[in-house]
Amino acid sequence: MSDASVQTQTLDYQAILQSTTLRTDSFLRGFIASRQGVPTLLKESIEYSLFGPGKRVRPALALLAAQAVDGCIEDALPAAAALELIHCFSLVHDDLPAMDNDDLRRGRPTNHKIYGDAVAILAGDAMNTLAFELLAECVNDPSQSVKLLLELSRATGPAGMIGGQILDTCYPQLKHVDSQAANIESLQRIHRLKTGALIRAACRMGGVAARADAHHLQILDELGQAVGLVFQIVDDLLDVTSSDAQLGKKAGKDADIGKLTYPVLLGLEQTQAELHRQHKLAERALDQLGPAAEPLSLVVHALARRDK
Ligand code: GRG
Repeated sequence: MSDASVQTQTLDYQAILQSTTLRTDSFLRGFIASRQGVPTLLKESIEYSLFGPGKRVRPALALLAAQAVDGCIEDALPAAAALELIHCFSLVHDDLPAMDNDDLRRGRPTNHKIYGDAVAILAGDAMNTLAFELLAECVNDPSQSVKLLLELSRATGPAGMIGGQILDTCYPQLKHVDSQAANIESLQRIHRLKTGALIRAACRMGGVAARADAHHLQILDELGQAVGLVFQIVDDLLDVTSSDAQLGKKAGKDADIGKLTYPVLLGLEQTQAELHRQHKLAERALDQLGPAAEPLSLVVHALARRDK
């Protein structure tokens, strides 16, 4: 591929993400503004994290997945907004002293550093419940609403993201470099749940919102699973190769705390090979979708090459 075509692809990817971000943020701002009776401090803390400079990857995947199966982007906006609420809740709680104890997120002090632990816990709780309120209120067809609520609650809950977080937080034998139990299966199990469940749900929920048939939903499911691992492997690689400023959070932390990651377990070369393998699986799924999947495809390829 020539340099010129790489540059065109990069520009396209950025324009697509800019557009999906604008639409999601405008929907989210309208939804939050319409909530009555929220105490000011809680609202401020929610808005601080919800409207911080995140990449808005999960909303983009949901909106573009809907488009990829010939659906309408507008129909997937509630799903996109609800996914970002859950993602922001997870980041606020993950940064707390009882979990990862981080001071920096998205290039700014973490929520609890500004508002204190109690408010940060409650802001996370509130974003979690707001996501479900949004899907119940903003999806007009009740049967569609229930389908989306099920997808999101399963992906977030004890057999999804929260389940992955407890494996990551409370089972040190699964994830410490020196542990016998540390192996690729246990690492992938944690990541399929902790990071992967929500990314998989983003692809599936886009399909559900677009009323995709079972065959297309299965393709989006396979795509979501591969993209979830691509995303995590790149995250592990960036932790080794990037600076705090580039990531907007503490770099090199995984190694500092002896955490099991793809590079630690497999070495850099094999980690790149695993990234390539998962990227190929994503490509295979994308190839089964029609030309409407081109924007989704550009974003997926850019995620595999991201540098922050
Ligand atoms: C606290 C229940 C609970 C769950 C936390 C997602 C998560 C589970 C923890 C985040 C820890 C982490 C850094 C995981 C690596 C992958 C990941 C989810 C990175 C952050 O997502 P991005 O890069 O963030 O999409 P932005 O800021 O761009 O939205």
